[in-house]
Amino acid sequence: MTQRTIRSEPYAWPYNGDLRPENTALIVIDMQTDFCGVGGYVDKMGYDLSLTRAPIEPIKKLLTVMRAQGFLIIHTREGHRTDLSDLPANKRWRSQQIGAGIGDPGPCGRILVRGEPGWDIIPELAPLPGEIIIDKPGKGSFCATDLELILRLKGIQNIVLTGITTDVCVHTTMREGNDRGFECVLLSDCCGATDKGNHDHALKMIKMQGGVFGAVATSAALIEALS
Ligand code: C5J
Repeated sequence: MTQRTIRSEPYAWPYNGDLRPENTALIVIDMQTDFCGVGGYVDKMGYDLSLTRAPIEPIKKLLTVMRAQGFLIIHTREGHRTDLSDLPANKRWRSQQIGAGIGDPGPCGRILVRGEPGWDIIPELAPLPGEIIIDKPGKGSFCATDLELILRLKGIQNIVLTGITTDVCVHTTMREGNDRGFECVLLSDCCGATDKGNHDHALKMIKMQGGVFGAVATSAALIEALS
């Protein structure tokens, strides 16, 4: 086997040097209007959209490279059924406290509800036909979804994590994936949070304990390794 790793912290990822399109998936998490578009959930909460929009261009570039090399590409969308039967009452209540009630009408349709304009993946990062889309009701991409089954059936061992937000859905997914034995790397420039400090601290958490959830790299480091 040709050994291939990328420049990353706190170790060169993946740990065993086995980085191939056949065993590695790119997951693009929740690049939806609700999280990075005008009038969406994050905008309604009053957060700075430039932070959650920052990863759009880096992800676009990475998608071009990884699609061309035949890597498995997976997109996720956070959202709830139209009857809100999968929306916990406390999640709804908390969102109402900050003026962006999940399920309530907003400028982009009902907030975080499947099928509404705000729930769509932004056009810049639209999935190509045949790419896998995981619809999830929670923050983690493994919870109440068939993501793990798909990854196992496809022989995936390594997961490259991108998307928004770094400290919530991306971090939760990384933790879930790590606990299931997947070798995870988060690309710092391909993620964004609603708060810069939270983004930075989320990266720091990963790097503790020799890489407690995996590793952190940049898209440039991954692209360089794939070239
Ligand atoms: C949040 C997400 N922040 N995609 N969702 O509620 O991180």
